[in-house]
Amino acid sequence: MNTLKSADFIALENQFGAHNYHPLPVVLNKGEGIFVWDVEGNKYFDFLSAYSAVNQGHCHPKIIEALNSQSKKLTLTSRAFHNDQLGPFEEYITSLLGFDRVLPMNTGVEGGETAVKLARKWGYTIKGIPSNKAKIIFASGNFWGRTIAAISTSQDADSYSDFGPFVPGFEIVEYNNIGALETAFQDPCVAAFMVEPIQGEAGVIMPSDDYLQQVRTLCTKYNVLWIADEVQTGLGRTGAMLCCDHFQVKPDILILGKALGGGVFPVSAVLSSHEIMGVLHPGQHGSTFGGNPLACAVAKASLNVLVDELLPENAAAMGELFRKGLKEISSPIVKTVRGKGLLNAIDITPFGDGKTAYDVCIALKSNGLLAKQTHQHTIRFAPPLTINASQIEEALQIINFSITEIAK
Ligand code: IF1
Repeated sequence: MNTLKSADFIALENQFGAHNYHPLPVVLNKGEGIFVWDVEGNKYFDFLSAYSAVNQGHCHPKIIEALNSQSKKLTLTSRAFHNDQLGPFEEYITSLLGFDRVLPMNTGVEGGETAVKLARKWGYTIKGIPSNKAKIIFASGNFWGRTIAAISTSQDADSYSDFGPFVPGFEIVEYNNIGALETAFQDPCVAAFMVEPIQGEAGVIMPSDDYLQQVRTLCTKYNVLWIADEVQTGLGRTGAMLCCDHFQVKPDILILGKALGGGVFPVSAVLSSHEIMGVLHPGQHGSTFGGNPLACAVAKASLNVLVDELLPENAAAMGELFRKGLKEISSPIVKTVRGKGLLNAIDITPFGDGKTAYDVCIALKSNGLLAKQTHQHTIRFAPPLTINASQIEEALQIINFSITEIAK
């Protein structure tokens, strides 16, 4: 019987782990569906879903079954040899999402790095950009991971400070500013534009309704590849299989991660066309674990669950219900409510003696709901997409009660 308490586990992390996070003071040891439990047995609504990596709910039985079954057969071969899971997974995901080819990786940022390499190589070998002159444009407020390339495009000092020098050939254009984007595209050396359809880490920042259609039009007009980073917005999170689907647009390169692994295994993928994927030849890109049989079996089950349980559709309906309830919270500290599907956020006006969104998260935790602030004043609410209407109502009661109590 485990006798360690939350404080003991936290002390172990403080003593032996790097301090590269500041987690909420909760130690979890069980997850099931939309709920998690701490080591004292307290139950919580999970309203973070591991930053949208647990869209299918914690320990989904069909995904666990796929993990267990494959783990007893074959887990890792490297890509030096074929395996019997990769081809079927590649066929399934490309036909499901409407792309010609897929390149499997492991983490979201590896997906971003893969997309950047593809775009640069396409720029040199297809568009005819002079060697080593390719430029890739990123949107202000972007977040696509923690590698040196990813932080080279960051405007968040915590992400980039003291990690230079940075990768050249990257430029920033204001998010949701189509004029600025067209100006940047006048440079014939621009190979691609990478953008999240809705910016997650920036605080669930939504573009104008016509922004993504205009991005699509401009990228086509100027022969610039559009890379959509749907690592966080993809796979049902915003109430459609892909966030791009809301706007009836298709990127040239799509990056997926997080929930592709069903909350049980790191799986990411880059999807594109024959022409763009065709710039890569054997030996020019890869990964020890990319496309391993276990990842492919889990990813196929993860996608199946999204489709079979109509999770994008549920996210759309439950998101409407959730935002309606958030907007009914009459509190002087709730400034704005925004989101799409089950990717939502509220901005908290500083209150009391300098209390912020973090303090609201602590209050939410004490009332049985886990959420995390992004930056100082925004709380992101992102439960698993399996949540139902009565659970949404119960969560809204907790949020309303917590905000009302703490703001007194
Ligand atoms: C952390 C943030 C979220 C992402 C998008 C690529 C990646 C991410 C749109 C890279 C990853 C994670 C990283 C994690 C916390 C979380 C996060 F707060 F950092 F920014 F979700 F908003 N594109 N986001 O959101 O994927 O390599 O991590 O698999 O680093 O603290 P990854």
